[in-house]
Amino acid sequence: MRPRIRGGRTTVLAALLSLALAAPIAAAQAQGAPSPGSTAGAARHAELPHQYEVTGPATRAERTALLATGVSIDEVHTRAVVITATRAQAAKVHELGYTLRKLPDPPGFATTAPKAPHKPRVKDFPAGYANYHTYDEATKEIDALVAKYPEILSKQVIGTSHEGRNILALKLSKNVTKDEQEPEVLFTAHQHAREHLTVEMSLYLLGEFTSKYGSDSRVTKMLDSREIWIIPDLNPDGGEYDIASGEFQSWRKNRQPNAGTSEAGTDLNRNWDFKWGCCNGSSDDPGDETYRGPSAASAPEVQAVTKFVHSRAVGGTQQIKTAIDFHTYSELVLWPFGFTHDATGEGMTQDEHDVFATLGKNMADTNGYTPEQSSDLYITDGAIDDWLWGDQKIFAYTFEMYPSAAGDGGFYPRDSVIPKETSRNREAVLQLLEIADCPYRAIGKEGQYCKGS
Ligand code: 0X9
Ligand code: CA
Ligand code: ZN
Repeated sequence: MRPRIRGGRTTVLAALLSLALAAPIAAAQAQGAPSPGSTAGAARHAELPHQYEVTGPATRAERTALLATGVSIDEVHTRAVVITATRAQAAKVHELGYTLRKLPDPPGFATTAPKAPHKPRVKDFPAGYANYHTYDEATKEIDALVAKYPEILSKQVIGTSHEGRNILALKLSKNVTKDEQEPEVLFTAHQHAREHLTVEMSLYLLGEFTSKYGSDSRVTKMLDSREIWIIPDLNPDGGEYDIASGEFQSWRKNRQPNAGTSEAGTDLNRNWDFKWGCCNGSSDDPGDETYRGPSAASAPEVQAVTKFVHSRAVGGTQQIKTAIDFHTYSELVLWPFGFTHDATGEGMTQDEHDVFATLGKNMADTNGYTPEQSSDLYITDGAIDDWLWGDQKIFAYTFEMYPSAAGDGGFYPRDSVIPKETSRNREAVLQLLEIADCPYRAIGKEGQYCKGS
């Protein structure tokens, strides 16, 4: 299934673009942009990536092949995609025979990379984004909640980012200080720096589960019978870097340096230790948006969460049963595997696939997102949901939140959408919590798979 495609719009665009839009890319190069493959350090380093609509790619194979230019794919349409690319990467995409149109930058978007990245700077969101939480603001809000609700909310530091920021895991449950025999559910967010709305999603869940405990019967029942883990910010360094100049940088990766190059960062969602780098679903070039890192789980942020998830296996049984990793954008509910187009096969039985698809569609019915296997978009290897399922047998989803398209703000929607677009996932989250004791109930096979539960 394709995400709701505005076929008409794409078709009209295709016609317009082929007439008018091949030129700007060539012109940009003539004006001194690095040529494809050039690593002319300073120029490329100082350059920020931008979004482009690319007309032409129409199959998942064409989209996966497009990723070899080093770009990220941010939206998928019937015969077009939206990418984030440097000018050099855009030129490579153009060389593949596709037509590009540069999209307008969001209001708070920077025109150049920060000149002195280590100087103290604004460290806050631009105007129109003030209700987004910086790392410090989120930490303060979390600490205040822990102080107010010590019976049901606890905080632990599960590791530190490359730059030394704490990676937090919040536990929500009745008798929160005890490790009870209860199904556990994991919510993670903000692997990708520019996807700030996902931190707000975590904060929304923390606020909702604490403030509604004892008054909302479904929330109360879930805290009484589950252990809910929220890792609100997997990539604090990248998130802070993205906003530190007071203007958005369109940054995706973490901020770990890479040997032998000035290009920083690993794409955390290509760094997980399951089929890492297996299948052309990530890049080995540190300058690329989807750089997978030098080895599996090389990023300290991925190591912290890996260790934490492993620690939830008690007596050899993983306690975490279901999970959602929040991203933006495109309004999708995605399930594994991403490394292969096969729906079933090694590591995925028909029943397991049916659970994923049924639950995924049920959740998508509640929030209006489009449900599909993640590889229907393009191949990804080393993504967290593949690892959570492939390595830990956790029914793990990726949600791509609001908006559905770049025109509604892309990675940078205004803060006025936060309440609506976070609460939009309340019902899906509750459903995933409620079924965590036996996900196979979704396909009517509770008796077969969950005896004694
Ligand atoms: O490419 C990604 O990591 C995700 N898209 S994003 O725009 N947030 O970067 C999609 C991942 C899809 N693949 C899996 N979930 N495995
Ligand atoms: Ca408990
Ligand atoms: Zn993402």
